[in-house]
Amino acid sequence: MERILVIGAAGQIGSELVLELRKQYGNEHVFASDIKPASPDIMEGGPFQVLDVMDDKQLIHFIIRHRITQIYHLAAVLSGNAEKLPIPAWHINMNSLMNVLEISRICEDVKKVFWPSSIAVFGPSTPRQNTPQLTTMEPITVYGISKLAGERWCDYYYNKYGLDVRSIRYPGLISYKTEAGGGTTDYSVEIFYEAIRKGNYECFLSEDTALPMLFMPDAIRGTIELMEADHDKLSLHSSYNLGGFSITPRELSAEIKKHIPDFNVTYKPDFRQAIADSWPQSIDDSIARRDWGFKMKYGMESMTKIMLDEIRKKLNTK
Ligand code: VAH
Repeated sequence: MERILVIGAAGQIGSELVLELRKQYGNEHVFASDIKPASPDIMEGGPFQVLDVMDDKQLIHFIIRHRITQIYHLAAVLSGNAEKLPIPAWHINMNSLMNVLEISRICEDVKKVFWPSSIAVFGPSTPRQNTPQLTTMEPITVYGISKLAGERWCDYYYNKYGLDVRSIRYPGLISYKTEAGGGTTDYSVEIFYEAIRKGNYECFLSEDTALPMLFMPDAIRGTIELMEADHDKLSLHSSYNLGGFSITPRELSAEIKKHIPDFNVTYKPDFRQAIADSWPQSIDDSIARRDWGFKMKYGMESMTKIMLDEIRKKLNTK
């Protein structure tokens, strides 16, 4: 019987992953946690616990008491916010991971750990088109440095202690359940809310900034598929490239305009432009497809239609 702990259940990934895991494993077997309350459907749909992943004593007590068998550690400070508070962001991103890895090593019931990396581990010296799984990695952001260091620690705990850690280098994730949270790819979420709320959007990246993106349903399905994959088929315990589709703000706004003809976008690049310019424009995820059969189902067109429909429902607008 699996007993799964999701740390960061109020975040962009966690708020959707908890619901999908509960569908598959049963509400009572998926413990949602965060440092603040999560959405009502998560709080009311199964066990929720306010937990500070930086407090290792509180964390190990919870994991032992509930005999947790899998941990998804999703809590992190994203790229944009991390640049505003570099040292606190480094401490949160790294110490939280070290707490989870060390506790998982000690607690024998914990069989698997998932931790999200990011395409932010790549930097300006990395080939930007179809970025390979193994290549030059010189990230220039606190977030990217913490994710690269985290990948190395995951691989260390696998090789030294046999801890079954699994990880994905997510591209930008597009979702409607939660609004943007301090990332560089967040324009791809904000633009939908603003198109519906105001009919116009000021984009903080330039119009031709190509970035790899993935619709959240594909990311959630791929994550669970990785955690359920046959261990012997996995060649990596650092982190898997995952690509999705590569789009620019210009292309995304043109797609939205097909549904909202009067929608208007202006471009006013801010500090996040330099972050985006250091990241890949497209990703080679052939190893993920080979090792655990990842298959993307949603492209820009189908994602756009669903995003607009769901956000209109959420905001009760036409
Ligand atoms: C960010 N959404 O923008 C995250 C992501 C690839 C970017 O890791 O910081």
